[in-house]
Amino acid sequence: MSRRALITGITGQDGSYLAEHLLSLGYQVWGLIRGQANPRKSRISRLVSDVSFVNGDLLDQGSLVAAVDLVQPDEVYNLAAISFVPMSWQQAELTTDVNGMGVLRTLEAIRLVCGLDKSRSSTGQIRFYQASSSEMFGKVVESPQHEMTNFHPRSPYGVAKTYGHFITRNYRESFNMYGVSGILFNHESPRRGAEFVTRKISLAVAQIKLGRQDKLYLGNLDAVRDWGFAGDYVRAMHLMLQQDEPTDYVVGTGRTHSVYDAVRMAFEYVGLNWRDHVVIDPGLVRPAEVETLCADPGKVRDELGWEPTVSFEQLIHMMVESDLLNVSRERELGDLILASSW
Ligand code: NDP
Ligand code: GDR
Repeated sequence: MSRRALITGITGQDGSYLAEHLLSLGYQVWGLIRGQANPRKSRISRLVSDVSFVNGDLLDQGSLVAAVDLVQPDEVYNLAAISFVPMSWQQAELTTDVNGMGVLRTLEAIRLVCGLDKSRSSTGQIRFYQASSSEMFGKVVESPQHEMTNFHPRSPYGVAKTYGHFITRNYRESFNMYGVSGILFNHESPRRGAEFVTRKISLAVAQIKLGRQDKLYLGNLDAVRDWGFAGDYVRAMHLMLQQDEPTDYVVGTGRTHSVYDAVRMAFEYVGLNWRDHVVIDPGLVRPAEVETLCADPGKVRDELGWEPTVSFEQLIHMMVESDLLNVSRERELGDLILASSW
């Protein structure tokens, strides 16, 4: 019998890569989707014949219980979230509800379904992955950051993710649940939402190169991140649920670049000078910035054998290439340009 996985957030960047990865491993994949006309189903259009869908929302406990009961998964990957950090200041309560309480509701759904099903001897039989974030480190006290580094989140997003992280650990300790958190550093791809800085840059560079736009407005160019390729990071998520003992892992490359580096590489790739096009907009600087993040991926490398396969430069080039194609074919552009005005 093939294993069954339920993915929340399947319409997102990571959800689509994870679904493809699990399908390639022979899993039966189910995706939780919300709403009746999901605008982002296009991202997973290539998967619709292979993935089953179930309706549900992280804000609705009953829908999560029903989804877990219907799917009877071996593994649940909770990727659903309001994931754009600036949005979390504008909609702090909603972000807290989805990204914090939503984790609790998903854990409760697993606990309830396991409790109801007498054939399951313990809650440990449904394995749970929580999408924790390097944003929990926030204002960092040590660098690089590892599994024992203290958290100091700097946004409502980071605070809510920190709750999700600790409640997952608490359910592991309280109910003997197999629940783990992957503390993932920034990971990008051609499927990245257009609000996020790498995609905002790759899309603008493509637009500028093809004569559809002239300026790119950005905030803090000095921000430093540990950026990797999303396709690599979903492999780590799956590996974390295959271990004998549940434990949390930091996932990143251990290498850092600034937003400025990303800008320079992207413009150089198409033979343009970024200085002719980039404008600093103070309105895009965050109320409390996370200046620099860098992962110590020692544990995930040593225990899971995980390594990133795509360098930062390859990642930026891959994204620019993809957006050159998108722009030249005018694919998805309405939504993307709207999102990239953030
Ligand atoms: P995306 O923003 O691309 O995807 C978010 C997903 O969450 C979408 O499928 C969205 O569905 C879904 N969602 C939002 N609100 C709800 C809700 N109330 N109920 C059910 N589903 C909902 O995020 P990524 O794929 O980039 O990230 C995946 C997860 O990993 C997120 O939790 C993010 O916070 C976390 N993370 C991401 C990192 C990164 O660098 N990408 C790094 C560290 C953590 P819909 O299409 O309906 O809007
Ligand atoms: P981040 O990603 O907030 O780290 O969260 P984002 O790409 O939005 O920002 C990275 C850094 O770039 C700076 N920046 C800008 N960012 C955006 N979006 N737009 C701009 O114009 C701009 N100019 C400069 C930001 O200030 C920031 O320092 C991502 C998300 O995927 C989260 O869900 C995830 O948890 C973390 O990564 C790890």
